[in-house]
Amino acid sequence: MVGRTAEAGRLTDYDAVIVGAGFAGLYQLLRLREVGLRVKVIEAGTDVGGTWYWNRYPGARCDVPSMEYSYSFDEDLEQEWEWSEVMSPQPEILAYARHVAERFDLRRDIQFETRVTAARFDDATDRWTITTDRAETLSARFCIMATGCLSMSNLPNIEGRDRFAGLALHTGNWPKEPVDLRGKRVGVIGTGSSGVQAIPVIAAEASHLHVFQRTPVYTFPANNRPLNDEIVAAYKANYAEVRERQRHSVAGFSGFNPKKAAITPTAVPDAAAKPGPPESGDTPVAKPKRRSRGLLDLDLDERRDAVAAHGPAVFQRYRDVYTDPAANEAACELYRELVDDIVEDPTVAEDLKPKGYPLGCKRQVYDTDYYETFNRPNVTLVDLHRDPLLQITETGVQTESGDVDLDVLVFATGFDAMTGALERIDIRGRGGRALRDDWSEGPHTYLGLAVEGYPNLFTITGPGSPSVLSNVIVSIEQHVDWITDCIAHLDANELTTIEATAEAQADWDERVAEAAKGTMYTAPSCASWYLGANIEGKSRVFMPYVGGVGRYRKICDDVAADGYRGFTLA
Ligand code: NA7
Repeated sequence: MVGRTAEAGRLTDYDAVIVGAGFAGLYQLLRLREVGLRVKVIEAGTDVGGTWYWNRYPGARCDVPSMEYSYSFDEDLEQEWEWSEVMSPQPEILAYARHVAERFDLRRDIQFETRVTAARFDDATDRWTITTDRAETLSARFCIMATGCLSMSNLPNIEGRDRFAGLALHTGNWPKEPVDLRGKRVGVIGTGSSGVQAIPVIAAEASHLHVFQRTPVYTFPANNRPLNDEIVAAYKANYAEVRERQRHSVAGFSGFNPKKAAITPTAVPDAAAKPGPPESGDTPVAKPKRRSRGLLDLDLDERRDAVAAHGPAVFQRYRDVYTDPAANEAACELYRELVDDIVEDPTVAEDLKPKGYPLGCKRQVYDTDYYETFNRPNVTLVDLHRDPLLQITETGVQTESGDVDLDVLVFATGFDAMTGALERIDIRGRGGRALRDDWSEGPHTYLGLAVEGYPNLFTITGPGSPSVLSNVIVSIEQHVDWITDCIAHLDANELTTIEATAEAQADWDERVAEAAKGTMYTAPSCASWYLGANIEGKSRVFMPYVGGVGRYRKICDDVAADGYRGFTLA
């Protein structure tokens, strides 16, 4: 039954162990406590917050509007919490996570500064043994991975990487103490979301910044600004409806237009629609209208007018841009014109223009003054295609054209996404089989929630679920609620284990692959972390489920309503 452990009394025995105290782990702890489980959370950091604990780099902020990137489970919390900006900076999101931990008294069940190294299922006892880097072992009936999708930093194997005698930092593992970059010569390797957010802020502080760019990025203006009282009031008055819309939307966004203080009819979620990229930065004030026209239906002047009036985010309004390669290339062409409009030096502008891969292949990046930064006299762009990086030296970075001396070298080189944090743990299922082996050619899951051969193991926002393609807090809450209901169901029916069947898992794998077909995510020229393409030796498999948050929720709910179809309950 819920709350009882096989060997109650031993302090290391729990009903559930949760790995990670980010947004997923915190909410899972709260829910499992509510249904009477004895729970322990193991967290590597010294505090809660997950992504928002580790990613403290200058300029780090959410690219989803905060009024929607927040928990929905508690009405008082959402009414009382105050966000200061449309898209909040990292310290504020971390403060929110800490507030949640205090408010719901969560810390007493979290063990900090401890990393889970292994988790092994015992066929004889139907329990998990979880080992930590403090040489402790914990026993639990359920092992819940709240390890995050972007939590395993990728430090590329560049020749001489560890030789640098200055300060070397990774954006995803930034020190807690402030790093003073004033007067320093700084180099940034990488121009994804993290690099694009950090570069303008570092440039304003450093004496000189060198940006080492391998692939130019498509980035849309974030249009971030302070939140005004009317917008906040409109959201708070309509939160119940906003949250319900988010849950049944394509990407976890409500389509709420606070200026009209009503739910806009144009943004009625359409779970059947093939989604484009996650909608982000331009919300909530100007939400793209339903995509009925194609970009190719417009003549060139009309296209230019649309971009001039609304910026590049306007591409999200056209139904063909994310599905038709010709329309996509037309959009990219207009995008490159915008770079010319902002960047003064024509060579630098040319180097910054993304080419050869489609818009919508990678996760959309949102920026504040990214291109403008390259007009500063203290910023140098190093195009690694023209001037390849040879090695990192004791004093800086050596490219074909010469040495760049640096005091600080920042790796904005991303993450081993979606599977990295899970595979870092030695997870062993039935008969000692290893998850690392089972996933050697890409992850296999049922619904992104469970893995065949690994009973009572749950993966919150795991590969095969919408996770990174959505406003992730919406997806976290959905998974946590589903897992909690599932555990309560097992206990109510005096069942010990739940395990995905091999058939259900194979079908789901196929469905995940099928959903991504024909999108820019899987275009032949696309190499993204969604595909594992950023990690040397990682299998190229498109990992998240593209079918949309609303549709996915319905599938999960139907599975549960159907007696947990596709699972074996014992
Ligand atoms: P990303 O989006 O994976 O970006 C990493 C960047 O680092 C990207 O520009 C890479 O170039 C570059 N990179 C990686 N390895 C190298 C080497 N060896 N040499 C030069 N450049 C390299 O990570 P982010 O942290 O920016 O963002 C990840 C997610 O976090 C983001 O999508 C949001 O969801 C939040 P490449 O494109 O591989 O040529």
